[in-house]
Amino acid sequence: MMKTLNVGMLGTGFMGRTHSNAFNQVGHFFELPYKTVLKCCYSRNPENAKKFQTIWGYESIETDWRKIVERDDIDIIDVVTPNHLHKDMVVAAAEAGKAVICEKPLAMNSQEAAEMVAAVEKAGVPSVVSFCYRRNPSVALFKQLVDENRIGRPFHYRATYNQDYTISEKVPVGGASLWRLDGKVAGSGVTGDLLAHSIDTAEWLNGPIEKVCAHTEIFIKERKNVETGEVTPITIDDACMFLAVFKNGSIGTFESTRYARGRKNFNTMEMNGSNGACYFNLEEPEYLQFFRYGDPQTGQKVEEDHLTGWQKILVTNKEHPYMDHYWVPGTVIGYEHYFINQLADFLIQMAGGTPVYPVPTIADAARTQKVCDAVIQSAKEERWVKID
Ligand code: SOE
Repeated sequence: MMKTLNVGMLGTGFMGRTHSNAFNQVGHFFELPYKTVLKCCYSRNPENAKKFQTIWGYESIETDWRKIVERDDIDIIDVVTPNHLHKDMVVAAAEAGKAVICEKPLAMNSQEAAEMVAAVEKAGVPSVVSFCYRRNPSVALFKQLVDENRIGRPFHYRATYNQDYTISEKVPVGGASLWRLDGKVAGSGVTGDLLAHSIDTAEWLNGPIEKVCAHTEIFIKERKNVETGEVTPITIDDACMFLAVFKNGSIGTFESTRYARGRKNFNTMEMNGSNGACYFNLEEPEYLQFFRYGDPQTGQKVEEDHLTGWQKILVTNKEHPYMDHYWVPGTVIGYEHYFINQLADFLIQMAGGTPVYPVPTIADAARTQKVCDAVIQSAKEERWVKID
């Protein structure tokens, strides 16, 4: 009989919804080594917890997260709370021997991340940090093309992650979703919230970043706090741009802001190399753009001059990563499926099977955290910062 894994969900916000949906859906699309059961959800507010329980089908609720972690009938702890709670929750979960899922950014800073890595490694428990965009089929195809040497020697990497929801001075700080603007809760601004995604994907596609040189900006210096009603200073970075040098010799630019009028979730990445180039834009998630130039084996030019041009690949064929689990060619999947794909890979990996791509562990995310910390330090000290 298939083993059952009981899930304790710590948090009931946006990410609580994406993760709960993934648990409910994953068994419908993937053949899995485990059956997962939504056993218990936590919110410090009992009304929230009850509402969440009813919507997503949890068996029970808790208003003290430590009680879930201590329960013998829980196998996986899924941490989807604001960032300042991640460290204590992950460390406690690992010490209790639970498998751990944690939302990004892993921690408030690298010191916390190191404690989390130590706890998970000491306990020997499996872990995954939710860098969900790796599980978008077009991004996974991007990775496949890099691995097939279709980009060749990389020269340039270019990433943007732009949104526009904090332009108004009237947007407050704090509360269920705007805790992202509160330095004490979020740790950093767009660097941890958005660029952590871009850095994770960049290092996955193009290898380690060696050094960074950054500039950050706070456009609106104070905002009203939703919970206290007080006008409070804003300490997180509203916008951040940085230059990067990769270990493989290529160079990169990264830009992120919540003030790019018109941009909602403009997470893009482009790589230009000797054999070709690849471009992805999350606002058109079912497409990958590819410019084919050199043969992956010989580097010789493959197309006649009058035929060269960008291909816009509709990534819905069953030969494309993850797509054989869904519908028929031409029918697209959405944001929620990245979380389903990620969970499938995690469960398969936990059972010793072969995932489509291995998941980023807490140790991998601690590395991303180091790059984020280096970016913030570089902006503060106005200089290049090397990453170990
Ligand atoms: C912020 O608006 C946010 O929800 C991030 O926290 C997520 O990580 C990002 O993927 C979408 O935008």
